[in-house]
Amino acid sequence: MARTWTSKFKDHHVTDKSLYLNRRQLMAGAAGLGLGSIAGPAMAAPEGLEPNPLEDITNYNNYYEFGTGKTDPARYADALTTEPWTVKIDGLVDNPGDYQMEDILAKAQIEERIYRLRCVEAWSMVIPWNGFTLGSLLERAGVQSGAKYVAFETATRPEEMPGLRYPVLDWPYREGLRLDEAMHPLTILATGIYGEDIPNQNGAPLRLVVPWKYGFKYIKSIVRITLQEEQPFTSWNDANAREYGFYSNVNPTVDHPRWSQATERVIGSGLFGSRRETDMFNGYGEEVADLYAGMDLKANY
Ligand SMILES: Nc1nc2c(c(=O)[nH]1)N[C@H]1C(S)=C(S)[C@@H](COP(=O)(O)O)O[C@H]1N2
Ligand SMILES: [Mo]
Repeated sequence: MARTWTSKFKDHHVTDKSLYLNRRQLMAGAAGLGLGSIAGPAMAAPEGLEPNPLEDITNYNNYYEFGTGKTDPARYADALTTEPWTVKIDGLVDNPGDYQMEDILAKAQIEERIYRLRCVEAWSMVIPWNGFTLGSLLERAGVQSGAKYVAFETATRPEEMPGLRYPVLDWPYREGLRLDEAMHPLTILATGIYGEDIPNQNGAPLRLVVPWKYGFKYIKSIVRITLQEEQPFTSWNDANAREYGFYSNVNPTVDHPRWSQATERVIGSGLFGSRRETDMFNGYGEEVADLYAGMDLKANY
């Protein structure tokens, strides 16, 4: 089965380690539908993206609920209980309620998306995600006409998350998108990496991926999604509004107050790393620039 899927999409930058979906992803995403219903991977990804090894992706993380060090999540996130998992969808939706993770997966069309992740700290890596469009879940929930934004919340489990003891951020970690950003086909909820269940340090069992925005928008281990009329509270904007805006679109021409955003350190490229020039909208401008037509991107950072 896996081979059928692989050969079918051979031309779409599918890498060796992602030749198959693991059992849970497969049962959940493809059971009863046939593998042909798994949509094509790497949609709209810039050509030639070479994914980082799983080792980089799972040992250099930001997940402050487990500590602020880059290796803290790998060390401590195993303690997070991800089964069972419930996502509350509420606010301006026709079908509010507690959505069970198995049910979300059972109805999801799992795809592979190989995207570059650009952190606001000026480093990047390339990650082969498995996931489904956020838009498809929001359609299930039935977005009402008054909704203009989507708010997200991470789990808060003091007994499992040692980092919650420190008031680095106003927990729970919260993020948000404009509704059109949320419905954009590049925006996904990731449930896997390299065809396996997403590791806890990367935001199991469900985390947001918005490839044209800085990594802090990619909220992990989501327990609540709220459709609302007002722009949502977002944790990093609350912690330091001058440094972290609501939009957070990757933009090499708008520097962080404390460092340049013109270039980025490529993770995993040797002891001292190599740098690359940062692309406007992280390379996804062709797909997303029109979302911001006429907007001052320096004022709306
Ligand atoms: N809940 C939560 N989500 C989070 C963070 C966090 O600290 N807590 N860090 C963000 C930041 S700053 C980045 S760069 C990405 C990193 O994702 P990765 O560890 O999977 O590479 O996750 C984002 N999502
Ligand atoms: Mo980040």
